[in-house]
Amino acid sequence: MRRHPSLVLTLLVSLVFVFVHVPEARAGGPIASGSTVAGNLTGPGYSETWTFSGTIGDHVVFTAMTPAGAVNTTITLKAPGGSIATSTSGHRLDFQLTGSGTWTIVVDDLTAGVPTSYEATLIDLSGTLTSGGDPDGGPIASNQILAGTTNGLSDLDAFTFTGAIGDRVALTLVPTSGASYAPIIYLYPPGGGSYVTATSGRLDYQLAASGTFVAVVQEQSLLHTGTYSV
Ligand SMILES: [Ca+2]
Repeated sequence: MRRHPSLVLTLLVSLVFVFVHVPEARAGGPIASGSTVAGNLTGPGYSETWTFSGTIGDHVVFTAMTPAGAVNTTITLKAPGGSIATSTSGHRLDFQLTGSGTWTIVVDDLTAGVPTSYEATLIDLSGTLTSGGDPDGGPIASNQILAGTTNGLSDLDAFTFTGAIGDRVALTLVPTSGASYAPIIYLYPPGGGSYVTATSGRLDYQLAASGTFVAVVQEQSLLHTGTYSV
């Protein structure tokens, strides 16, 4: 029996769909906003470099996590031209860009000697918030309930809404599956200043500005995966 051409096409589409859901393994290189990459720290340098194009004033969040948090990493952000803008020995870097051009992120093994894989996610809060590998995020309307997934180590999902100064918003975040899974919201104002957050699963906040707000959902430790409603 001959296969129907549309069945073949469906199978091909399914294969592509499955493929893009695996974080792309690369030894550094470009990282797109809204996407997660899989990296490897190996000798002799135990260091990988990622690049992205950013505009002055953009607020970026970058996370990197090794399996089970076995190895402590440092994350260093370099401005176009190469000067160090900020760095952290934690797993989450949060920065408002001070220039336009190609920015560089270096992920290092702090102990410089333990080979490890890791996953890393970049979000430019005024840029692309989702990717083919992780469609969670985008606009959320008042009173709307959306389901999302913390797909892997380091995952960041960003939801946007427009508000006016003085509006009172309540954002709730409920884990719906996942062992030891504890999601948290970081709410960023228009223009990307300092965030507000709540660990209780409910963020009650009176808007101090008008415009587009971005609510970033992540797992508190970046170690656990699960599903949530927001
Ligand atoms: Ca996700």
